[in-house]
Amino acid sequence: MSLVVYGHPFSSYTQKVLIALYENATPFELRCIGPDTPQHAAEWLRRWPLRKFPLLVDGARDIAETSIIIEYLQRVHPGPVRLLPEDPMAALEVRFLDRFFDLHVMNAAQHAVDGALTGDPVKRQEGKALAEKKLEVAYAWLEGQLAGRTWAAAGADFSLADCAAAPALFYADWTHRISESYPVLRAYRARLLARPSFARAVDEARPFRPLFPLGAPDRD
Ligand SMILES: N[C@@H](CCC(=O)N[C@@H](CS)C(=O)NCC(=O)O)C(=O)O
Repeated sequence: MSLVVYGHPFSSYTQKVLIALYENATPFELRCIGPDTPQHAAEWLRRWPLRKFPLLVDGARDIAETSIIIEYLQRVHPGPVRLLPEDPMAALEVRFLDRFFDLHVMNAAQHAVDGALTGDPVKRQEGKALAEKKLEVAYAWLEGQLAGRTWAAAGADFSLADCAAAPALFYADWTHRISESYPVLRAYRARLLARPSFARAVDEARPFRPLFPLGAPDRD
């Protein structure tokens, strides 16, 4: 039985897992959680009542949390692209950067999105201000961290950390532009956008851009 992913093409965390699947050309079926397919949402919530997606289903197994999903894929459905290095210390750095992009970039941008979704102009402004403050700190740290690197982790090839970074920096930049004072970070985001696995995820999500609560900019 093939792998099933419950998620949505425009969702950043779904994209993180799609990148891993595309990197290794792993076959799977995407069951989109949206208004046209209520049966998918019902099945997803039956399996994972914590209401977070994506969720990976592999036969009788339900696997939640994107970092765990990607590590699971590597262990159980490995392909030519190894997304966690074999060396434990190198793997630790990859896991750390994965956490950094989820917690300090993606979740920081989410404050602005959540504020906008309330429909309350004051909350919208507060959410935007908080996101901007947090993202500036994250951008400045990444600018130093990524200097001299092609991919996020030192000496590592494309990894789990880059799977997390791609959608996080994609939407963070839409929320609070990465300014020209961060050339290293801007170049890294451009490299991620050029990576075929992420380029495919971005293209598949294009029809949903009007859904972006802050208004999608006319780029990327
Ligand atoms: N830590 C989770 C985060 C997943 C997450 O927040 N997914 C979003 C979609 S991008 C979601 O489920 N949002 C629905 C909600 O929070 O109600 C992971 O890595 O899987």
